[in-house]
Amino acid sequence: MSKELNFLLLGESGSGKSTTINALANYFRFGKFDEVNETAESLIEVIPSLFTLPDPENGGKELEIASNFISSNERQEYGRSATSEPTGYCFTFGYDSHVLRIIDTPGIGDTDGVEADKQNMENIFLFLQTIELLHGIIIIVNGTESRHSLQFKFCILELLTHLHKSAIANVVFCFTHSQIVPGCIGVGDGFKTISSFLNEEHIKPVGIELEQKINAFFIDNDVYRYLLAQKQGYPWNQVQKDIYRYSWNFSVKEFHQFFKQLLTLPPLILTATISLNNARKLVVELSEPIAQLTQKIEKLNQETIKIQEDVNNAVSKEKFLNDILYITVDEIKKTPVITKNLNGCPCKYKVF
Ligand SMILES: Nc1nc2c(ncn2[C@@H]2O[C@H](COP(=O)(O)OP(=O)(O)OP(=O)(O)O)[C@@H](O)[C@H]2O)c(=O)[nH]1
Ligand SMILES: [Mg+2]
Repeated sequence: MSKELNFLLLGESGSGKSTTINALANYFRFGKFDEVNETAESLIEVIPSLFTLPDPENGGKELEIASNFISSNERQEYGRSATSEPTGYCFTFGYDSHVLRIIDTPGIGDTDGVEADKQNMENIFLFLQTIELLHGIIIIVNGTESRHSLQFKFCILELLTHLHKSAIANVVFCFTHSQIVPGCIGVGDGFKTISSFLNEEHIKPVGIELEQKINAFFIDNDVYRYLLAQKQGYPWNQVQKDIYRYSWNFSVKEFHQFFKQLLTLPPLILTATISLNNARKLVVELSEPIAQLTQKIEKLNQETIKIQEDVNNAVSKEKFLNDILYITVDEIKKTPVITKNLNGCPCKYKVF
């Protein structure tokens, strides 16, 4: 029975996520390098590319290689992040025609700044809400990278700490640019950079150890660039062709190994992970109004204390006023006196 398998690509801007999807599309479609190399027109281009090569026929001047189609989701500008929204690309493979959906995402460390990073992470989680099962999270790293941005560390840490512990097994690191020396693909500085990051005090408890062929794989998308340039008539020589044949064979084997590895694991049930993330997001979003509310309550408390003091003052003032305004009035003495009026009748009282 055919299955739907979902894989999420994450990584720093420019690490090679979109190019990896282009390369994969061709690894699935063509059995052998020579098959696609001989008929370069049939090369599959899923996401538009743009890069520069030296032109050997023009004194090594720059020659721009660009796809002849555009996508509103891809910015084709040098020096700027390319992919803007998470997008799923589907391929069928195997006798049962399984559907493999690879989700390309905007890069961490977006050239538009930290706010763009936050928005991108939010969009990625929103996209994941449309998916039930996730079979693997593939973190794409430039294999020659000897440092990583703080944003990268922060985003990966966010992701890893929100995943259920059992989901860590579904995380693999895929190192691009891994043709470290011509004709040799494998471990480069990027591997050490990620290993030391995973060993940092705050991330070590997550429990990921980088291990080749288990959760660390090496590919070289340069072969896709070679084929695209070939399609546009770039004059490669035999030595270069042999190097890229090796690169194709190595990368195909490596992908085969890592899909095999990931498919032996139970997939992540996203509803649980996402609801956890939503709950956390809610807490973060509520923290500001809660802080404001606490401040208001504190202010009200202060005001109540002040009013209480005023009331107490008023009571003691009243007592004080009562005390000073109290006048003792002597009892009025009423003494009966007998007077006589003119006509001689006695009058009863005289008041003093
Ligand atoms: N030599 C070499 N170049 C690569 C490799 N992978 C990608 N590139 C080049 O690196 C540049 C960036 O690649 P993209 O695939 O656009 O990177 P991205 O991770 O999708 O970037 P954003 O969309 O900005 O996040 C392009 O010029 C690619 O041609 C690789 O394995 N080797
Ligand atoms: Mg991209």
